[in-house]
Amino acid sequence: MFRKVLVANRGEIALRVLNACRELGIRTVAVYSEADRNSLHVRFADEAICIGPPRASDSYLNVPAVISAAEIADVEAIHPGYGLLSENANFAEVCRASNIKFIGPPPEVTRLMGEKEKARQAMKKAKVPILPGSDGILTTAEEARKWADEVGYPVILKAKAGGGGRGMRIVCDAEELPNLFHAATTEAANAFGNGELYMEKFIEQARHIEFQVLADEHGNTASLFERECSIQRRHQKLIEEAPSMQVTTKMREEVGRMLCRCLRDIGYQNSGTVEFLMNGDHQLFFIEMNTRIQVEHPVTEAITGVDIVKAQLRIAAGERLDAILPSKLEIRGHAIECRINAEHPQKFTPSAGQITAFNVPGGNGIRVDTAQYAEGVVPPYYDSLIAKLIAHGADRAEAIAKMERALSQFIVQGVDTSIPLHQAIFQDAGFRAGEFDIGFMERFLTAGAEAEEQPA
Ligand code: MV4
Repeated sequence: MFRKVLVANRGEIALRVLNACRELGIRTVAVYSEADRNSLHVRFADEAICIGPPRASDSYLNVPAVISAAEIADVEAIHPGYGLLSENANFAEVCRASNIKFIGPPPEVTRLMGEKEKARQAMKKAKVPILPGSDGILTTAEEARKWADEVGYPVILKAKAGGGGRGMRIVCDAEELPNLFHAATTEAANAFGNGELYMEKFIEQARHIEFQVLADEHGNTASLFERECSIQRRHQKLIEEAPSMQVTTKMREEVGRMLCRCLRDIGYQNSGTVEFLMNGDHQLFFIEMNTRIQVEHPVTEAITGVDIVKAQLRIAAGERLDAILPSKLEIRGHAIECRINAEHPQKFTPSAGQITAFNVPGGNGIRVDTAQYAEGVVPPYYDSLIAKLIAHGADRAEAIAKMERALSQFIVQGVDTSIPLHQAIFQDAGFRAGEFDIGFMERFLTAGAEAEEQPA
């Protein structure tokens, strides 16, 4: 096992990784920006190094600053957490060149999955179902039109360098294709420095279901089942749960087997998430693969009992999956996560500032991952996630009851949070019945706004 690891992240995930290192007897090095001097990830690490000014581009995303800190502290490995440098293949290459183990897949695999169209073709080759769409990049609107005629409207244009929803356009007929093609190209070029697009059949009323996978460095692979992530707003997930009510035992086993074979084909290593869309006929289609630890990993930890971050560290240190995982993986109960954001309750704009009161709920079946504390500060420079509240029960109804109880005991003063929004969602009959798709939040918020305008 590693002697010393640097955590190249901040907030709750930095603390999550530091905790896993501590429990494995690994010495830890935190890096921080000038805005995070008083953060818990700095306080709880064995060593901490300031790597620059508040803005992420000047600190957490500054590759030479992070690598210099790693060299000064003499670490053997870097854990990137999620976001920031976690899916940056160039960073993983610099780590390799500097003789520092990047805790994640090899840079070649990260690069492949970052090019969404290449990932799609690689999955097709590995016999993972993909949606009908273009083979390769669309060079002109005319070419897009030919594919759309073949695939059938509606179609969706997606950025090759994309992910997270930017540079995407839904196209309903041939007439609007040229304009939307150019709009998507421009948006992708501005957002990613690459305007290349590909096309897929657009799935209406889809569910977002993702599989958590692990692969060691000896060709062994495992599926840790799925998460349901359809409750999202503007491509930011709000609530995730495991298992999905829509996935049968048979499907789960089939997809798991298929993905294990696929990961070996690709040469995957470490933790990953394979994202699918489920259509109305309960068929799953690959859309993207994320090559990092995900925000929502705790729901999978709750139902499997596997510590995924420890597994990442042990895999990167060369251990074999059979030494890390139980001999038979099984699903125990149901888990739900609410992402608690510091944000304006209607406008959803970030709400930064001084926290004046903070009470974290606990008790049987409740887990809170946070780096916040009473008298902490939410800086304006980073994403608005301040805590993750995870409820684990014997079944979905018990998980919901525990979540509602815990939400009512989660006190945050000084900044606005999404706690009231979560409480409202948990009152919704459709949500409680498990009847929702990726359009749920938009309909929910529109209905809520209309009820405000016209009180009964
Ligand atoms: C889709 C889709 C429907 N059909 N692909 C959104 C983020 C990115 N990871 C993939 N996304 C989607 N891909 C096909 N072929 C629906 C989404 C999608 C979405 C699209 C438009 C507006 C809101 C959305 C919310 C979640 C997912």
